[in-house]
Amino acid sequence: MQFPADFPITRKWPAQHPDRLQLYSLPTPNGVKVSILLEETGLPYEAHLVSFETQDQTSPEFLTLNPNNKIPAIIDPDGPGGKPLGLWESGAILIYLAEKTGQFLPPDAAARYETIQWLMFQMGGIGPMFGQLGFFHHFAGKEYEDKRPRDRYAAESRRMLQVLDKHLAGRAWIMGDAYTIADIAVFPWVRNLIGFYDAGDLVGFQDFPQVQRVLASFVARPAVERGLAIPKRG
Ligand SMILES: N[C@@H](CCC(=O)N[C@@H](CS)C(=O)NCC(=O)O)C(=O)O
Repeated sequence: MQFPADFPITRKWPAQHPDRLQLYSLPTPNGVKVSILLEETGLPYEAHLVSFETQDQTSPEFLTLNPNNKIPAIIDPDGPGGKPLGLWESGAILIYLAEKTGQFLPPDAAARYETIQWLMFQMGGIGPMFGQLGFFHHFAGKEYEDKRPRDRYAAESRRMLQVLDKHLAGRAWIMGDAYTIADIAVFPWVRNLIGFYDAGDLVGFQDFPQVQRVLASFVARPAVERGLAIPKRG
């Protein structure tokens, strides 16, 4: 495989800097995980906006990179063995970039697996549950008369916040002193839950002082502030 010749997505989103890592995204909670990590690592990259308003994620060009029609996705022209690598699913991208740069994933084997455990807690739990709560509380589902689906996802979101709050007691970050890809995965979703989704009261966010403290530390990081706005919306 050669970049960009063998990647049809570049016909819709041409690479101005084909030597740099290419990011195809939108600043949503899943999208910003990758832009924040890229900003934290200092790796040179080029960001392309995938607009949902024009359904870019279902365009034939986008589907050649991610058949699952979701952001984020990347192409690293300098992937393993010096060959280009296309990748989607934010958790996989975070692990890949952390390993590539040797940052934000502890080298010690046990700590590495524990970081991945919390990353999977976000991927399989926090993301899907907060996302469903967003649908039933903020998006079209809020018009539904039957509030049982909303309440189910609110209860599950609250339960996961309790797990996180208990774990964070006495720790600066999810992995203690080390800021890792687990934080980069979890906290954009917490921020979104109480910000954009406005579900703070519904989940009783005031009951989670540790989560509040770490969220404040997270959003205060300059790389996080930058990453939250990348790619710039059109
Ligand atoms: N598990 C995926 C989820 C990605 C995802 O749900 N992306 C949303 C934005 S946050 C998306 O692209 N939605 C567009 C669509 O479903 O058409 C990941 O973590 O990368």
